[in-house]
Amino acid sequence: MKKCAFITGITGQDGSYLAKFLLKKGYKVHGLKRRASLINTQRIDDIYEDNFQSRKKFFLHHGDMTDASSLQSIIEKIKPDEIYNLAAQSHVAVSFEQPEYTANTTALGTLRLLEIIRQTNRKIKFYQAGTSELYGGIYKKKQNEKTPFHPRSPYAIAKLYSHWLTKNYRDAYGIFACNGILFNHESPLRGETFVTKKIVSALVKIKYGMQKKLYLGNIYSRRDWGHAKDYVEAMWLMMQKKKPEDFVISTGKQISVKKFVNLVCDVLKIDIYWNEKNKFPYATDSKNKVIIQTSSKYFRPTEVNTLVGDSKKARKILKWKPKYDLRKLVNEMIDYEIYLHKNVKKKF
Ligand code: NAP
Ligand code: F7E
Repeated sequence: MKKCAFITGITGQDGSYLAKFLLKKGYKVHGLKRRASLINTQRIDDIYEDNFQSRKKFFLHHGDMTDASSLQSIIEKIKPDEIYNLAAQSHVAVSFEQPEYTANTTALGTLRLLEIIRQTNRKIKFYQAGTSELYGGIYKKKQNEKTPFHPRSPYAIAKLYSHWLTKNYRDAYGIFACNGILFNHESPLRGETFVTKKIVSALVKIKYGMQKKLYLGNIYSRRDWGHAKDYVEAMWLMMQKKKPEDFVISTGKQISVKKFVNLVCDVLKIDIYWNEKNKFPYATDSKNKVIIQTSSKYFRPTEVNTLVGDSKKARKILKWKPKYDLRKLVNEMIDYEIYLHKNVKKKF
């Protein structure tokens, strides 16, 4: 019989990649969608458009992570074999502005799902979208499953609650519940206010005269950036193991935001010159025009300066490894941005 999966956060970056991945594996896929005043299904609309068949295998349900009754009625109705909990207020900077909402969605939302599993059917497998932000202020060279946590934002603290809750429901009730501790992963479908998408989108527009300047925050923070497509495969692999465990998923390489900008400029053939003597560094183009300006607006009250993951355990036990390197990811993100602005495409 076909397996049935329920994905919360299906309208987000990872949810859309995971939905496509599971449909290809023959799953029936159900997703949670919250009501919005504008359409919020752009990332998954192609599932309907491309594949008539998927209409019988792909279903969306209105609900919200802050509303236990909606979650309960969906789960009771669809009877999933696997739940992937990807829904969250996932923006670190926003979590400082909306700490209570972040806790309600990102922490208590997990509790609501696990309680429904505990009370209705303990055989449902559960995946929790954990994060490298849990490590926060830890400056160990590379972070793995044994590295202690030191969260530095309301977002990371909400995710810490979910991480430990997932472990607790596994130990206390024998539920197949696992945490993926995923380092940053990006794609053409990344949300527009995350730094990689913001940089790629702005620099493509700057190159073709559609935007004048890109404003950034801390250009010295370093991240371990992979591709979302590789990372959703790891989620599924964790759920296919005999016993539930937690895994770090990462590329093992890091670069700074500044170097990421340089890489995008290199691919787009934009010459930039950094001036870092000011309190707020900036960069000019070959005509001495300021095209990148750092601003206090994008600094966080507490920053996570460096993250880089050690994913040896996943590579050994799940036989997982990333297929994308950073340049391939950047190329794909740039191509997509150019495709979005068709007039620009002609100029390439
Ligand atoms: P994303 O693009 O921001 O997607 C978040 C999803 O959660 C969206 O579908 C959003 O719906 C939904 N959502 C938010 N609040 C909700 C609520 N109250 N009720 C129902 N749905 C709600 O995030 P992502 O990058 O795909 O990440 C997926 C998960 O992995 C998140 O939990 C994130 O925290 C975690 N994570 C991400 C990364 C990364 O680098 N991408 C790394 C580690 C962990 P709308 O579309 O309506 O906004
Ligand atoms: O920031 C710096 C910023 O917002 C990366 C989420 O998916 O990954 C993501 O969280 C770095 C930070 O991602 C800007 O200060 C500079 O140091 O793209 P980001 P994030 O905070 O690492 C983790 C693993 C998650 O779990 C989260 O859900 O870039 N930065 N200038 C900037 N960041 C943003 N957003 N905007 C700027 O202008």
